[in-house]
Amino acid sequence: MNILMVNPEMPSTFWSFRNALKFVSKKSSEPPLGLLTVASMLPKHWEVKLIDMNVCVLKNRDLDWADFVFLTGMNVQRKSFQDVVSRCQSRGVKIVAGGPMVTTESETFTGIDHLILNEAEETLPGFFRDLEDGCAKPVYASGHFPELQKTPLPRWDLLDKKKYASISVQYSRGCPFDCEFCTIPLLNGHKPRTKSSEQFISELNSLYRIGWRGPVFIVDDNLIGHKRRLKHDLLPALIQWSEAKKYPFRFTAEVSMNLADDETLIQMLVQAGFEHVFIGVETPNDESLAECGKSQNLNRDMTVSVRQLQKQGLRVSGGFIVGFDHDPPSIFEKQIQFIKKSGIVTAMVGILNAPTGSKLFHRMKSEKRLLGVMSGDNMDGSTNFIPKMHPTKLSEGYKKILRTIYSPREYYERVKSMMQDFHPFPEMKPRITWNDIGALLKSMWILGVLEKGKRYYWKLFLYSLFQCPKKFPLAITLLIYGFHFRKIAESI
Ligand code: B12
Ligand code: SF4
Repeated sequence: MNILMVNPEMPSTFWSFRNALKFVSKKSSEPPLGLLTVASMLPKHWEVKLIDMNVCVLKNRDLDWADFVFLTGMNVQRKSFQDVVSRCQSRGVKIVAGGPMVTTESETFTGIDHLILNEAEETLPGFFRDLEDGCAKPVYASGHFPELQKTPLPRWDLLDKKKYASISVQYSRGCPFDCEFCTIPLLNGHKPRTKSSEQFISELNSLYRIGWRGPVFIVDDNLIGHKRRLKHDLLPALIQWSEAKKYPFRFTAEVSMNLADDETLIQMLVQAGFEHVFIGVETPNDESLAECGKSQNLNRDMTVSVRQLQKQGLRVSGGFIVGFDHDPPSIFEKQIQFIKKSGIVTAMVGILNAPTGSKLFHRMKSEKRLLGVMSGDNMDGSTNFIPKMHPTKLSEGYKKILRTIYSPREYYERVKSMMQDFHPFPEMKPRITWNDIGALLKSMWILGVLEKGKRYYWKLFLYSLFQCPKKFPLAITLLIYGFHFRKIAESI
């Protein structure tokens, strides 16, 4: 069998980092870990090729080579996903599709030969059995969440790793919280399932062996979902590994705000090589937090929590949402002030949407406010339900937040304030590559000469170079991200 694994194209959004990737001569921020994992589950004698449409073109000759196209996707990739389906159909190539979009919206995908829903560890073996017996069914689904010990090592050999800015790995799936707008409880369950520390370290070793150095994104829904196992099993092993290897990887992970309450855990993460966390902050408005069930963010001064994390060595990026039923008209100004005060540089602000299958989706349906499926691009200013606030007010307020927080002055002030707060772990020396030097030169030309806001570029450039030289590479990285965010904000 010839199997072509295809990851559809992502549109240019805040998350794509497309305008920033050019500076470091990379094509995409992360590889499609789901497909690489599924590739390892295929019979060993099958031929496998990967086309990630974010780094290369899908040619008709690739489709003609394939007996099956294995297609993945999240909702933000919908358009490209559907284009691939049409191309396969017109060339008579059979499609096997899986991943979060088809799992949550399976009824809407007609004409696909085989839908392998949920986690492939659970559903793919049944498909292989039936395929061999000549009776493969159109849909394979399961309500059971498999243990991650079953998950094989991803097929890194299929990747052209030079094209990616970061590599993804996974330690756990599932999250103990239950936010109303989130589909993770549905997709991966409430009980976090983890790999063993040996299994996870052997994945890191495999990455180390293929020569990867630098950023590694641990894509868990919530890395601290199973705190006890993290503290007593994974982190002691990871600290040892990182120390022995002299910190080859700089880890990023998604965590919940309650990390700020556990100083030991923060210190262990930093010692293990974590330098960046993404947190769903969502909103400074308590009524809206209560509305969406974000209990871990309630009853605390979140600006203090964020600053504590940054002081101890974890730089914080945050997700923010407007459009909750309880949002007052002042929410836009409140969000702007909160983002400023917290010192969160990378603030991803979106309008609330109801992903298919989430609790919010069902509530909106029962309240007859649902308009359709969400676009998946949380920066396009759209929503898939009728908000309580007047839609024009919501959309104007949203744009005002983006225009303000990514204006050169506000952005550079936030970077400076974060640089003052942030105390990176001294053992983690910045690794400077030729790509970084290239990025520095490009930034001096593009941001320091061609673009608007050059005054703030040079102010921060000189400030970080002379006041905190160890953080100079970080300052340049954030300046480049700022350029990307501004371009996206301007396009909305
Ligand atoms: C890493 C990640 C990203 C990365 C993407 C990197 C990449 N190139 O893939 C980044 C940070 C860019 C990202 C962004 C977004 N993401 Co995201 N992301 C994730 C995350 C945390 C991990 C994905 C992953 O690698 N998982 C590990 C692998 C092993 O699991 P997997 O991909 O699910 O694959 C398994 C199965 O699904 C299945 N499978 C997958 N593909 C296939 C294909 C075949 C043929 C088969 C048989 C099986 C199969 O088998 C695998 C093994 O079990 C998931 C949450 C999650 N836990 O999955 C959200 C998730 C995929 N993201 C989601 C969303 C909504 C987004 C955003 C739209 C968020 C936003 N609102 O802005 C943005 C959009 C990006 C953009 N450009 O605009 C949703 C998708 C919802 C949906 N129904 O499609 C998820 C599920 C999170 C959630 N809250 O629900 N994301
Ligand atoms: S904490 Fe994050 S992953 Fe967990 S349910 Fe809430 S939004 Fe989803």
